[in-house]
This record gives sequence, structure tokens and C-alpha cells, in this order.
Amino acid sequence: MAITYELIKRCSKTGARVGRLYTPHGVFDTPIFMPVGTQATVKAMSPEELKAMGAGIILSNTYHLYLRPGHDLVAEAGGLHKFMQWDRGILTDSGGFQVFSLGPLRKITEDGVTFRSHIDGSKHFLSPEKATEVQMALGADIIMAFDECVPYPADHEYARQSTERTTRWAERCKNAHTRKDQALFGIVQGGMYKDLRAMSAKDLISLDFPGYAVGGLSVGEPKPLMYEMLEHTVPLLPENKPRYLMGVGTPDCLVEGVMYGIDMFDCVFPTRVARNGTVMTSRGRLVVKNAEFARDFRPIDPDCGCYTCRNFSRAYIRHLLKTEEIFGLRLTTTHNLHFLLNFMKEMRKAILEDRFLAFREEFWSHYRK
Ligand code: PRF
Ligand code: ZN
Repeated sequence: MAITYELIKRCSKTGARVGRLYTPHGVFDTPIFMPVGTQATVKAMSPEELKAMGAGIILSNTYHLYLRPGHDLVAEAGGLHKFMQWDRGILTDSGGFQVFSLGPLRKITEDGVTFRSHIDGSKHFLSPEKATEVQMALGADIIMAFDECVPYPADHEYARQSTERTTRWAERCKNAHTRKDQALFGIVQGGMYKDLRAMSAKDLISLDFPGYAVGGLSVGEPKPLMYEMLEHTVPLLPENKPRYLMGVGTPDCLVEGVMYGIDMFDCVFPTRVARNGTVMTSRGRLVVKNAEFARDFRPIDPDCGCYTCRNFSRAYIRHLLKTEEIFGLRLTTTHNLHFLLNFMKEMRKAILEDRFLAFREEFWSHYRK
């Protein structure tokens, strides 16, 4: 087995749980947040810095690495871990989601997806077999089935056909996957339809994946609808396997996702907004670039123990961002990642001490978007 999941503690009042994920590159406690390193780097951070912040597993993208520098090159370098000098966990997304985000640049058939590169317009084809081959060459610890993320909104007929195809593709990925040191996860789709979510979960479970992702959420639907889908879908998944909510990573969605029983999350949100001058705090977001912080000599978050907050003021960080100094991006990224990783740690602690519901209430009592 490439990975093993151990369920450690169940919350007595909600679906939240603490578990442990054993991978060939380390052991990680869940619920966990995976920083995104699309191009084989978490933007602006060194592996040492990521480790110092407590990152255990990061996400990278098949689509991007396939186009540039090429999966064959990464394999020649000795695999993604060695190439980027990261010896902890890596999960690669299958490329499905990125290809589908290309809009008019792509065409879907039963066989796979033809698309044009966003870099040079060259024509490519990704299929379940190809996406699996690329991910085997990259060598992440966890790889994802090639799926179609049902767009929002979608009518029931389209969502059904797409979801059934995603299941057929998942089976093809499983057949193409031969690396024993990697775990291949299935991805539940179904759009915003409970019957299709149930069908997708049931069909994927019969294929017996070592873990399951909930895909197709946080795609523009209202948050209450996403929560409704999670509440319905997560209990359908096996208790003894990890559950991963793809592309979700704002504090409010993390708390709710954990409550419904999600174990893994990833999102570009903390790193992307950091580069725009937005930082996260326990009270909500702060646009540190704004004029109101020009003479604010307090740290971003007085309760945060990160390198940025221990050493620098809002005024200084604002100055760096205004003058487009690279160090400014490094400081905001460091804070945001530390903040989210620490937030997950606090949730794990609350679950272990069986006070998760109180933690959640406390969070909502002072959280502003
Ligand atoms: N499928 C894949 N990657 C994803 C998603 C999905 O549905 C999402 C949806 N939020 C983010 N990333 N393969
Ligand atoms: Zn901080």
C-alpha cells in the first residue's frame, strides 16, 4: 500500500475527525491543508521555509508540468520530489480541472480531451491513460483520477452524462496505474444534484480507491449549496479512507468542510491573495496594501507566531508591496500559509479534545469575510 489512513478520533457531535496519513514521504495528521505549488514551487517559498511553517504535503499540477518542463524531463531529474528538492508529501492533480478551465480552447470526447496550450497554442491530448502516465512519471505520493469538473450551473442531463463519463475515466485511470508506491484517488462529481453525487460515490467506491476526493464544488455556487452537497456526499464515503475537498481553502470553508468530515484541502487562495497584498487573520481579511496601514506599526496579526508577524509591521509590508519589492510577497505569503496551517492544527487539537463545535462557534462569532 502506497498510503495508509488511520482514523484517530471522531468528534462526538459532528462529522469532524482526526486521522493520520502514512505516505512514502512522511506521516501527516489530518485534517490537513496542502499549499499549492502549481509549477513545482510554492510561489515565493523555499522548501525549507515551507517545512518551517509545518507544511507536510503540497499539491502540484499535471497540466502545467506536462506542458513545461515536460514530465519526461522531471522523470529524468529523478522525479518531482528530487527535481524540486522537497522530501515531504506531494499530491498531483490530474490536469482535468485545468484543461476544462481553458474554455473554448478544449474539446471533450469519450476518449479524452483535446486542448490548446495556454502558453504557445500548441495542440495536445489528455486522456485517463495519458494523465496517469504523466503522473506516474512525476512520481507524487498521491495522484488524482482524470475527471471532468461539472460546470456550474449545469442541467441534470449534462451533469449525469459527465459524471458517468468521469466514472468510466476513473476506471481507465485505475487500469493504467501501475506504480505501487503511489496512491490513486477517485473524484466524486455529480454537479449540484444529490442523486448524481450518490451515484458517483457508489460507483467509485465499487472501484475501491485508497482515497476519495469531492470535486466539482466551489465552482461559483453559493456557499450554502456547497455545504448542502458536502453534508450529503461525505457520509457516503468510506470511513476508513481519506476524503479530500478539492480547491477549497478559505477559513470559513475549511471549518465547515472539517465539520462535514473532510480530511484534506488545497487552494491557491492563501498564496494568490498574499501576492495581491491581502492577508488573513482570525478576524477576517486585511488588505495590507491599503492607505489605512501606512502608519500602522503593529504586526499583521498580533496573535500570529509566524516569521512575518514576529518581525515586521503592517506599515513596512505595505511599503514593500507598494514599491513592488519581492520581499513583500515573501512576507505576506509566509504569513498566510502559516496562518492556515496553524488554523488546521488548532482544528485538529479541538477535535482531539472533543470541543470542535465550540471551536467552530467561536470562529464564526468573530469571523468577517
Ligand atoms: N477536479 C479536479 N481538480 C479540481 C477540482 C475538480 O473538480 C476542483 C473543484 N473545486 C478543484 N480542483 N481534478
Ligand atoms: Zn503571521
